[in-house]
Amino acid sequence: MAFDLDMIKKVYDRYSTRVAAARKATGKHLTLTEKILYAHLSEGDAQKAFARGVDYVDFAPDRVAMQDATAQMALLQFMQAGRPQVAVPSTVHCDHLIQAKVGADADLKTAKDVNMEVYDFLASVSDKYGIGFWKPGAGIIHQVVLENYAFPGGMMIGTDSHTPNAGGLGMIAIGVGGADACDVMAGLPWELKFPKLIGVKLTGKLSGWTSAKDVILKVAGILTVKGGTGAIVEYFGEGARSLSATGKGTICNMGAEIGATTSIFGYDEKAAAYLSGTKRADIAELANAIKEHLTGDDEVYANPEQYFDEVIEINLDELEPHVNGPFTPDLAWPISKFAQAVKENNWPTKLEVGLIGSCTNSSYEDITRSASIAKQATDKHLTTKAEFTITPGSELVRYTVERDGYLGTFESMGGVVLANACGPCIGQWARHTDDPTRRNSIITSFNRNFAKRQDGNPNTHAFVASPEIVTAFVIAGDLTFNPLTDTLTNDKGEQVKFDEPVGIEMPIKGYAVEDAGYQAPAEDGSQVSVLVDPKSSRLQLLEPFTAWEGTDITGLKLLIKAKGKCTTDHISMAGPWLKFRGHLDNISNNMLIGAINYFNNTADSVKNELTGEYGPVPATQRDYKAHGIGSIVVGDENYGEGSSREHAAMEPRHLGVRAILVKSFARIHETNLKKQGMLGITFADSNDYDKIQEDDIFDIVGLTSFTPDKQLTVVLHHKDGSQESFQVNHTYNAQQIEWFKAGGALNIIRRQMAS
Ligand code: MIC
Ligand code: SF4
Repeated sequence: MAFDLDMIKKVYDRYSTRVAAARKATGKHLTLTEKILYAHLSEGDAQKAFARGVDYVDFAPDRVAMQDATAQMALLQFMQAGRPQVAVPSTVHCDHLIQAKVGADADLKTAKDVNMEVYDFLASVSDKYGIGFWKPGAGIIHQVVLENYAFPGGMMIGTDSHTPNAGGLGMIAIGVGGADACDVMAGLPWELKFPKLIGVKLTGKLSGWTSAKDVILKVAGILTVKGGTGAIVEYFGEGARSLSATGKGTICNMGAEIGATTSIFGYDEKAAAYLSGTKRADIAELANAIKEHLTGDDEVYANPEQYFDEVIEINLDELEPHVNGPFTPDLAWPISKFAQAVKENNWPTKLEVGLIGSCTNSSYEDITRSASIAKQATDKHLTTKAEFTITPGSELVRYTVERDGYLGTFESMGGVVLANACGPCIGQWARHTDDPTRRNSIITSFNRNFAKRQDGNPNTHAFVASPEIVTAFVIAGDLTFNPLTDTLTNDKGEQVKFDEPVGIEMPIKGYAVEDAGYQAPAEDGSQVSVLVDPKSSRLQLLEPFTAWEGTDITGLKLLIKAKGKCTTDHISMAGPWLKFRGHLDNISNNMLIGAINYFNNTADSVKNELTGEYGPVPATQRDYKAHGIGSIVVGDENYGEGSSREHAAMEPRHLGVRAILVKSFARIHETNLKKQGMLGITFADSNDYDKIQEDDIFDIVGLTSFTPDKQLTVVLHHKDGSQESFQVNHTYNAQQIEWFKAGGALNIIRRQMAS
């Protein structure tokens, strides 16, 4: 950790000169976000002022974090970059590949067996290149990062969309694809469009049933899954200062669900207390010395409308607990309206399973608040009606809450403690159900609830709420129950009501752990060898993609016109497919199998234009590839929402899809496409989506003069011989156009490193 302290000192040393330069360049008072961004600009860009939402800017992040499911591809790419060591401190976290079945110990043991090849690969690559390795069972990336690596005023990128969790400690932490991580680890600058700024002013103070989770559930309802696109959300105000650091982490974590680039809170006493509580008082001391730079200027917070592109105000005194869902995280219901919504929409009222924990909500405070509800089941003689699982976010939290008796409280009312891992949150859940065709409801304290996400079952209606609300619902077993106002009949036939939850922000006896699960890399990794078995079904070394042929792209077949929501889960499903995250060819067999075909309203059934038959998307595309025919994918709004997994961009690239044409993209996915040398374009007029017919042949015209800000043209050749054309937009800058031409960014890095 001493290494970190030196690094943090260097970062803080830059602050005063950079903030002064930024004031001069912008001529204005500064938000916190601007201060941190300016402090992390690459040298070349350090003196400039930037147009928000317009200019691409180069940054130099302080850290990289990767989780096992995305690290495989990130590191396979890094291995091709030809560097002996990573250029910035980096870590790998083994959390996504552990399946939840019976409980923590047995599940972890099985995971170590089943995933041995992948864990060995990740451990040896980490050892070789100087990357810290967090073993399976150590915890979920974002919780481990918050406890160990996040620091106020820092900047981090992570190969996971919930990387923004570290914003709870005042760090700009941004989710990216593996290729971006590869660049930063190779010592290259990291590029981002200078974000727009959304300010969220929190007044009042939380009380009773309402928790930090409800702030973000409310914000998701206001901004929707697209509303944060291209923006950083900065929280401020007395309400912000009253939230625990981990509560702030929850809010920033789930900010991924509104498409925000990241979210952030300023450094304050709660952050200092959390740093001290997690044995990092030395960082708090350094932060105290520059604390005026680790928050926005007073003038900014006094007149936010003048400094932010959009301002939202939420009064925590009035905020109700919320339940969001089903099927999308932005369908927000205050608890007082939820029962009615369940009835009116005919959602299954019986709750089958409640799940708490995850990277979003498994702090000591979350666990103690939930346990205070769980304990009432025993005290008030209530029999728990639904199944209940608890996923601790890290071994540090797990060990501490076990020591303090809280896991026992859950177990005595029927809860099952799962491994410190993603588990059900990412479909790694062997859910035992008697009838998967039954429409059913579950509720979680996670962040995502897209169809099929947790258990692969389209009939599951998944709702999201705070862990304490989930715990109350589990006991009641009924989604029309309002824990704040309603009574339940207990085993003695009495009517009983829940008392409000009470929690403890940080353990009174301090956090404790026996083995946190960390493995430091070799000092000199040059002798460490990384082996990939050529016959492996789980790992495959990457072959460079081919460069652009230098002409317009013509004669493309339509692979699929996707209808409605097409998230990364639809494009490259997780759950059972996670095991192929290190093997591009094998994982490509899940490409777009969840997307709904506009022409027949069916998933994974598209017309093969060579045979006229309908078949699965991957097989159809493989047939086009075998015949040397390119294809195009057409999609709707916010295409690629959700995960950072670059497989959603690499699979189409690998199988020969040439372009993705949609109404709009989610940020990470759009960048992933560019990085892999794909063409990601948007309809200039979204009504042109309606012109696309099933048997169309597409030309993309204008590529020989492909330049920033200049539209391209799509020509449709309809089956009846007629032709139509329309303009499409793109957001490629000069550098990204080079990636396209080279057939992917990695081809350029490889060239640079070799020269
Ligand atoms: C998720 O929450 O969707 C994941 C699984 O953590 C992903 C990463 C992945 O797909 O591996 C994410 O959020 O980026
Ligand atoms: Fe894991 Fe779920 Fe968090 Fe993603 S959101 S990192 S799958 S716990």
